[in-house]
Amino acid sequence: MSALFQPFTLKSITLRNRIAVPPMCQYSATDGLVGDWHLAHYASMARGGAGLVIVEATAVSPEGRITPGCAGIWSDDLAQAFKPIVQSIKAAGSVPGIQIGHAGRKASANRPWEGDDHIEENDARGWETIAPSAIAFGPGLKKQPRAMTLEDIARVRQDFVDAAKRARDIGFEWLELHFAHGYLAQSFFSAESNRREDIYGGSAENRGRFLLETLKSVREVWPENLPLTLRFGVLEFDGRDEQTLVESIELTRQFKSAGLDMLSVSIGFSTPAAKIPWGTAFMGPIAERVRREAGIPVSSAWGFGYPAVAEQTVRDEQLDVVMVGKAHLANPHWSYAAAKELGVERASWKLPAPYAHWLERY
Ligand code: FNR
Ligand code: 531
Repeated sequence: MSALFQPFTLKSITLRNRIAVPPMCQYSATDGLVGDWHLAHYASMARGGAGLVIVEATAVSPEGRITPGCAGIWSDDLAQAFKPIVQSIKAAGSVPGIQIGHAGRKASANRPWEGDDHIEENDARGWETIAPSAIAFGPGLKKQPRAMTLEDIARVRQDFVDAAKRARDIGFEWLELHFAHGYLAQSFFSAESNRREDIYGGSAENRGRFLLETLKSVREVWPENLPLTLRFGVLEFDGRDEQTLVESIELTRQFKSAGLDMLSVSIGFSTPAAKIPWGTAFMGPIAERVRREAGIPVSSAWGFGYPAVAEQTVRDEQLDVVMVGKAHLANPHWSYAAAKELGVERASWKLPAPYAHWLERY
């Protein structure tokens, strides 16, 4: 029996298999508004058989976007635009998730294929960026952010809560807070980017405060029976990984006590000096350690997009859910193809009838 094609139940939600499409920015929204591109994009991967489809990083405020093309959910109108996407994912038998976030000092940037760097200061498309401290990321993202006041911190936390309520009200069944990849929340936790001298800076507990407070506030409005998850950079590959992992696992235990249902184990991307050991499934052992030491279900990504690798990763109980990103851009039906490759003939799902009728016969 395939481990990858076993269902997975978290709270009242059951995924038909262990395959998730992780959030992947499409940079195709206008003033935060998603449209036809997003509908076709997400529906295709849900039809392809993924158990969970998580909609890309969606900004909790206009200045929380990474680029002008990023999706937003800072208003009811923007939220309504996701409804067809939610419906199409559900109609295909997959579970609709959404990631909400704030880009912090990495905001106000060009789309990757338009430079991937900060928008020039005199360019009207850009905007002021905010962060725990007035420290720029570095090469490629040199714009210096404004250090956040306590009022800014309270406002952004409320923006996360309001975004979670909108996501709930339009039918998303899985919420992931974006606390990774050098964006605002991650930048509070990293001592590289957070030099504050108030209760939000200094000790690991203080640097984790914004993340824990935001999680607790979102937990109060996100339905108890629906998975509340977050993506977190548990290490930086900056030469101090053991220290960072110990702090990250401790914070993850506190997340769990605060009601977190699952952790998506990722990378901090807080410093341009990181030496990422790119390769197949390289995050597997790190995710397994977090799963074991924090006692929480985990997913992870980064090079798992090969059926045999994904199968082994779940069989070895390194991950509960495997995130397959770029491979889904290459083939939205990746899950169906994986079932075929793994010989999972009696998969607990089929492609929708208009496809399956012919594919299963001829
Ligand atoms: C990403 N990634 C990403 N991660 C995240 O947490 N939120 C996001 O919105 C995005 N956006 C995004 C866009 C694009 C085009 C890519 C390629 C990646 C990271 C992604 O979710 C995943 O972690 C990585 O792609 C690694 O997984 P794969 O691609 O090796 O399976
Ligand atoms: C990080 C990434 C780095 C290297 C290869 C693939 C992905 N992602 C982070 C994304 C934006 C695009 C780059 C987000 O978390 C929004």
